[in-house]
Amino acid sequence: MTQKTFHAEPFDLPFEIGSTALVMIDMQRDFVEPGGFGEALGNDVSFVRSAIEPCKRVLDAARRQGVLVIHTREGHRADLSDCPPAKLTRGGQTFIGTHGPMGRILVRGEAGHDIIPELYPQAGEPVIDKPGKGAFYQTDLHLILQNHGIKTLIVCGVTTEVCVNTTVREANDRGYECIIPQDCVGSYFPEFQKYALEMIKAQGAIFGWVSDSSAIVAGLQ
Ligand code: C5J
Repeated sequence: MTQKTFHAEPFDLPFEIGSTALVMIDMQRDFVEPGGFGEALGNDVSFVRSAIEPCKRVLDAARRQGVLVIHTREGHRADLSDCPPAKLTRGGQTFIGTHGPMGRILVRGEAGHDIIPELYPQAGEPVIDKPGKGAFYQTDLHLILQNHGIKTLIVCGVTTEVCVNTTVREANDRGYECIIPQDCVGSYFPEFQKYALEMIKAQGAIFGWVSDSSAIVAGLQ
């Protein structure tokens, strides 16, 4: 396999196409579209919607090069038996499982739980349904990555400081090298976006590398 390089901070990251996967985290209607769970919580979804176009460019480049593409969705069984009480009711307020404009919030099979059309999975791309913030928790993501011989993860999606960060931190503990294109991840809070990315690349890439969509597309050529 030919070694390639992603331009990144704090330093460039060598990788091989065949051992690299793109992990698209929770680009679901509930988080990204107006009228979803994210907006119901009072958030401005324009901050996360800015990641859609850069994500699409990286997704197209990964597909062109035959990179393994994996999508995740945060959500629960219809009976909510996989949703811990501490997640279900926070501060006396319950959102998950209640009826929103796009169906029951964060419930599998509901319209709001689905991935946005712009980044919709193609046939053959694994979709990981996760009950938690991290994509490894109670899922077969690690098994799938190991079976494909994956070492490097390009991690995109929402939200930067929650599900992206939780996934990247655990991926790092599991031995993967993660690179995050900064324009392909989104937060409802600009200051969280900034510091979540700084935390990843601090101390000589303590959790991973930070780059952008142009550098990822160029690196994949
Ligand atoms: C959140 C996520 N923020 N996908 N989920 O609750 O980051």
